[in-house]
Amino acid sequence: MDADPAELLNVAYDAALEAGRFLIERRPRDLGVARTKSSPTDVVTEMDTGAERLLIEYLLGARPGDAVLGEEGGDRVAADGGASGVRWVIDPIDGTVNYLYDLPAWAVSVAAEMRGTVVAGVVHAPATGHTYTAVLGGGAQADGHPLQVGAGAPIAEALVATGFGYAAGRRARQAAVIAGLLGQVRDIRRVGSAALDLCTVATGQVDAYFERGTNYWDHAAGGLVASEAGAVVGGLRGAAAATAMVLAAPPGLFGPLHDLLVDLRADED
Ligand code: LIP
Repeated sequence: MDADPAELLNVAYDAALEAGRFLIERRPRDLGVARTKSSPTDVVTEMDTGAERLLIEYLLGARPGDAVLGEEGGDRVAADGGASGVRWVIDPIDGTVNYLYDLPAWAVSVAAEMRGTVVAGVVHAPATGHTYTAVLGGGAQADGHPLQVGAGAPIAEALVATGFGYAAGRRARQAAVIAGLLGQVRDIRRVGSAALDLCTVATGQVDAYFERGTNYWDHAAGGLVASEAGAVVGGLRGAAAATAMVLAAPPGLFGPLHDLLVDLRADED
């Protein structure tokens, strides 16, 4: 029998908060870069790997038959190969550079997939004390309060969140897209965490978010929060949200921003 998404949410919530306590209480004052990944600026700290280990131990301790996909390579297929049909998709620190610089915009992101579909998600921001949750078909909440996006601002009045890749060449291309966008919207915000960007679409603190180059674990939970709050979440030209593009906006703004991003070839390097 399939797991109850509400039960998965409870497990994800408890795991994320435990990881959050670890990341706040155990952060070394002299935190440095432990290693880099795709580029010299794509950093991993000892806390990323420590928090991922904690999350995996918690999640598989609670549900031994599940599988896990983790950003820091801590992938663990459960002892029986994930026979439960549940896979946890985790980013122990989304916004790692912000965490490294002791800036507050970072989050623990935990999503539960059931047979390939995200059915529950938690984005926990320990530095600000906010936690965003969602269950597929069950709505989205911020700190337990229901979230519902509006119709959407006119594009010329839209505050648009975005992010940039770790490769210098991609960042240069993304700057060219911003150059074409900035004069047609209210302004942009670059916070540094896709998970939090998606949650601020859900809360209405930004009008839209788009980014090329994120990983599945960056947007799996936050994308559910945004969509359960009534935002449209997808890619360009009918694609699903993916590394090529994640775009999230209320229904009235998604189309105009989508079309502008297509015109700017925002999903091309
Ligand atoms: C981050 C994303 C963010 C992006 C950053 C980085 P990480 O993920 O959440 O949207 O702009 O460049 O990729 O690497 O901190 O988990």
